[in-house]
Amino acid sequence: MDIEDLAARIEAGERRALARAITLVESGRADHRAQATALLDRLRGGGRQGLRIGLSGTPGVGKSTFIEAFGMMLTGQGLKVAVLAVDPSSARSGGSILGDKTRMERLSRDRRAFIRPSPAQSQLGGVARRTREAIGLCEAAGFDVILIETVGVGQSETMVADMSDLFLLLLAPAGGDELQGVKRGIMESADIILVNKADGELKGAATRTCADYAGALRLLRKRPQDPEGFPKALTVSALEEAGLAKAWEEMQALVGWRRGAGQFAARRAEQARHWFEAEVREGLLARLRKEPVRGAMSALASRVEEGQLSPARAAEEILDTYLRGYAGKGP
Ligand SMILES: Nc1nc2c(ncn2[C@@H]2O[C@H](COP(=O)(O)OP(=O)(O)O)[C@@H](O)[C@H]2O)c(=O)[nH]1
Ligand SMILES: [Mg+2]
Repeated sequence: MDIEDLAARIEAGERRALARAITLVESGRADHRAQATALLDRLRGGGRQGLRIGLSGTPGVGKSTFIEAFGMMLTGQGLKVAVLAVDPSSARSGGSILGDKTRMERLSRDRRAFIRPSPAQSQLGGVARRTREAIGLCEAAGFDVILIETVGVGQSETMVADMSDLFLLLLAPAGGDELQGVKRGIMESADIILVNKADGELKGAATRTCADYAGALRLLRKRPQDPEGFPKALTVSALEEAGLAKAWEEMQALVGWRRGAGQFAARRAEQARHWFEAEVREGLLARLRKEPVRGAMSALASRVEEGQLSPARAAEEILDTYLRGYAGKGP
């Protein structure tokens, strides 16, 4: 594969080249990984930056409908919009939320849009890297807004929040006064809560739910990355395309403030550091699972079982032998 040619075509905004590059970063093959790394290195210097918007919400809340309507609004303003999906459950269902492309029919045909469904991958670590790298590729291809969609399953929300500039939580109108069991951690990482389906007979319930969440948000600890009034809750109707312009206005206001206050760059820097450390941990674990460490560990484990060696001493032996220089006691 000609990495230079692929890079040039990505920078020219060719969607097929972008799709091909994402396939490359998704691959588990060692030679593909090497090529992906070379490609990402080559594209790093480009300096193009998009706005990364994470979007989470349980199935049925209206994410796909929202992305279609919101995405069409943005492309209508001349912006290029990429949609990436993170769905840890897709490994089980054997593939992608590509089915959702039917709900994003107009957007998927829009020349200014690029939609990439979730790959079938089981490990969250793998999904995290793939998604981060795909974001980088979309930015290199000149996309202005990158929407990263996830279902509210397990750690995936936190993961997406940790790679977004803005994190949106989409909720449905609640029946009574219960706050739909939203995990506290997710509430705390939300920048804007959107109560969807504020239309027809659900409108009143949506308004009440929105007020409940606005109240709950006010009770959270103030964050340095927020100006007065944020995080906030708004109502929208993805179906009727109502409230979307207002929501976009609020997002831009928040991002503008964060840029001015240095919080935007600080957040990205902190995320980069976080992902670096995560990669080191993942890399170490991967090495422990591979030969020769794996065999050495299993041999030592037998001696530990037989009581010939203490667990701590055996661990030290592995670390000293295989991580010499890093453990601080190498030759
Ligand atoms: N009334 C109403 N229904 C909506 C709205 N947005 C989505 N829906 C409906 O909710 C269902 C789930 O929507 P979908 O976008 O697939 O949700 P997702 O699973 O979060 O992607 C569909 O039947 C949509 O038509 C909305 O704003 N108002
Ligand atoms: Mg969907």
